[in-house]
This record gives sequence, C-alpha cells and structure tokens, in this order.
Amino acid sequence: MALEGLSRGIFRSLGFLKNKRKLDEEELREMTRSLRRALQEADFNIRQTKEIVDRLESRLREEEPRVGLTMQTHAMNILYTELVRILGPSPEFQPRGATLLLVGLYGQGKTTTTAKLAEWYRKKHGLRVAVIEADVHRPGAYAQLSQLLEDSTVQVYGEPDTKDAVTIVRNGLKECAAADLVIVDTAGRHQLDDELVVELENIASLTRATDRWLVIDAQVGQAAGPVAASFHNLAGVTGIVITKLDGTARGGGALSAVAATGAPIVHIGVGERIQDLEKFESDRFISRLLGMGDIQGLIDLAPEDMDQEEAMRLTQRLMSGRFTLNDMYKQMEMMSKVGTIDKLMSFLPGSMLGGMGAMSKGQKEAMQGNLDRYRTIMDSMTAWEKNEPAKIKSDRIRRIARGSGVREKDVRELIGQWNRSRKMMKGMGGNRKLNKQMRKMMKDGEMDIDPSSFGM
Ligand SMILES: Nc1nc2c(ncn2[C@@H]2O[C@H](COP(=O)(O)OP(=O)(O)O)[C@@H](O)[C@H]2O)c(=O)[nH]1
Ligand SMILES: [Mg+2]
Repeated sequence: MALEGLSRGIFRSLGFLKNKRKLDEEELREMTRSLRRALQEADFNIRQTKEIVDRLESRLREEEPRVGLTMQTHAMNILYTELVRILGPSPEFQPRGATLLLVGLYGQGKTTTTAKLAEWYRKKHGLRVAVIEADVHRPGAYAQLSQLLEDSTVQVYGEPDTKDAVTIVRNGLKECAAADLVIVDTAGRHQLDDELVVELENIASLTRATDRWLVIDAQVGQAAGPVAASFHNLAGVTGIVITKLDGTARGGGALSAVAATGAPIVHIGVGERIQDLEKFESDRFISRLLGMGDIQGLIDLAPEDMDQEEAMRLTQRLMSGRFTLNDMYKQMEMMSKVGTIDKLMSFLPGSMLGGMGAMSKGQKEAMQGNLDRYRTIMDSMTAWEKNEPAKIKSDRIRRIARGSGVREKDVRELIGQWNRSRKMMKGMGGNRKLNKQMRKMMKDGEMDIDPSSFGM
C-alpha cells in the first residue's frame, strides 16, 4: 500500500544515519537514491519526489544537526517539515452561505460524508444546514442519506422517484433556500463516463457551487492522482476529503490527489458513523503517516469533561508507570470514547505498547471485551481500592465480584492486568529518550522526532 510503505521506506533509507554526525558525498548520494525510490513507491509524483529530495539534500549540506541530535533525527525532522509543507496550510472554508458540491467515484464515501459534514457544520458552527440527494443512479441513495441524518435536524431533500438529477437539484435549491449551508451529494461510477460527466457539469453550473470537494478513499493509492485530475478538469476541485483513514491504509493517494488538484485536504473520515469526521491538519497527518504517533490527537479525544491538563497528566502518568487503577480506568474511558482499540492504536507510534498495532482482529476483539468487563468491575470498587489495587485482599475481591456480578477470577484478572500494564509502562518510562521527548512535546507542543526512541 502506497503510503503505508512510506514510513518503512524512509526509515530504511535513513537507517544508516543513526550513529552519525556527519555525511560524506557518497553516503549522501546513497541516501537520496534510496529515499527517491521510497517516495516514488509511495505514489509521490516525480516533481514532488524531486522537490523533497533536493530540499533534504541541500538542507543536510547547509544545516548542522543541533547539539545532541544524530544525523538521522536531523534528517527526519527536515523530512517531516518538508512533507507538511507539501500538504500546505490548513484551508479556510466559509460554510455560511456556501453551496457545497461533493463529487467522486462510486463507493468512496460521498453520501456518508455528506451526512457527516452536514452534522459537523450544524453542530460546530450553529448553522442551518440542508442536504440535497442528487444521486439518481444508486437505488436507495435518498433513503441512505435520510437514515444517516435521522437523529439530526439537518433538512434532507430528495425525490427518490425522479430520474433526472438536475430537476432534483433545481427543486431542492428552492426548497432549501432558507439554509445557511447547502450540501449536494452526487452520483459516482466506477469510472467517470460521458453520461456522468454531463450530469455533473449541469449540476455544477446550476448550483453555482461556491465549493466543490472531491471525496476520495484512502485506499485508492496509485489511482488517486489521475482520478483527482479528471474530476478537477470537470468541476474545478476546491477541497479534498479523504475517507476511511480508520482502516489499514495510512493515507494512500492523499498526497497525489493534492498534487493533481492543487486543492487542500479539508476533512478526513475516520469511521462509518456520522460523528467519525475530523478536520484535517497536515502536521498531525504526516506524523501519523510516518508512524510517529499522534499524542496531541490522543489528548483531543479525551472525554469532554476532562480538561486538557488532566489529559496530559494522564498521558504522562501512563508513560511513567506510576498510574493507579483509577488512571487506568480513565484511560479506558478515553479509549471507549475513541471507540475502538484500533483507532486508539493509530494514534500511537507503531512500536509503542509492545507492538500492539500488530494484534490480530480476534485479539483486538478480545481486548475490547475485556475492557467492557473491567469497567463493570471497577464500577463496584471504592476509591481506595482503585488507588491501591495491590492491597486488595480476598474478602474485598469477593465483595467486588458480587457487586459487579462477575466471578472472583475476573476481578483477579483485572488486578493482574493492571499489574502487567504498570510494569510495561514502567519499562517504557525507563526509556529515557522517549520520556525526554514526551516531556518536551508536552511543554512546547513541538515535535522533535527521534526514530530510534521508537525502536526504529
Ligand atoms: N470505515 C469507514 N467507512 C466509511 C467511511 N466513509 C464511508 N464509509 C463506508 O463506505 C461505504 C460507501 O460509502 P458511501 O457514502 O455510500 O459512498 P458513495 O458511493 O461515494 O456515496 C459505506 O459502507 C460507508 O459506511 C469512513 O471514513 N470509514
Ligand atoms: Mg452515494
């Protein structure tokens, strides 16, 4: 997969810089050659590849690594900033008064994204939002959109029996005239064919859409560039939404779609539910893409009643190994808020937590099941017990088991789990480099990447 391999390719090409503070010409050439290959394998086009490699090369010649940094860290930091720069700054979208057209191939997530965006701008911007379902080719498109928005106050317009998309849009625009933001969902095919091209052109000119966003599946990979280019010719793409970033792909095609349209990524889709939408931020995306984890992302996902400071403290405690059952409980609350272990894992560096990212689906499901049970058990524990799990004796275990309706064995298992996690975290806390880096990140929010601290 395109960008999934990028991280591996980059670490491969920078690997030999690990113990160096200087580079000779031959080493530099060797490195740029292998980096060029890694970028091309990850779907960067030739121009982007050249730009990144050239910039890295000249900065490595000009800039000395800061005191204490190895050449590898230095090179990683440069690459990170260059990749972020290529993705560009986060875009400005003015939702009030906008008519937003979503385009893209079949199955990319247009209809789901229509609902997600509608709910996002209704909730976060307090707007009156209306959606128009203009996909006349997929049976049940209107029902799908209505169902996604059934618990929302977003106005849904559609005519399931009308065969002409332009008529629907014309009627819809009249019907939704009072809305602050109108989003139009269109049809897609497996490929852009003539009929669809004409239909989209007609819809685009009728709506005089202020914004036209391309919805593209993260797994598309190589094909993303050409697909984006053809939609761009057709509708003048002004923004990109990458969907299914919750899956195994780490963002294939995203960069080539950006290159082909010159349009920025505005949002990313991270799940099937209507709330599984995020605003796109290039620095986070790149650090996640490179497998460097996203501590800030993790903190942002903390339950709403937990303030940032509390979330940071927790994350720090998690790293230090000094955490109580109470802390573990709060971590679990964070996790359950995040939804699935899968998603939580995607925020952590690949090799952290003892390679949990590589758990099988079955193992992950088992772990989710455990979490639910632990939670039930902890609801029956006193504050003292959650603070001092090591001191819980068998009579207390019996009481807790009875109170939560589980077996005593389950309570012991929870305490055992806490013990193991504590030890594991302690081990991680003993990783001085990682710790230093965490503290620095916590302090000034800046990211200084030292791949070797993640076991690379
Ligand atoms: N996991 C995941 N699935 C998604 C996401 N966005 C859409 N889907 C799923 O992808 C499938 C196709 O989505 P749909 O909106 O019907 O695509 P459309 O044909 O472009 O309108 C559906 O099963 C959606 O639930 C996402 O961000 N993550
Ligand atoms: Mg659809």
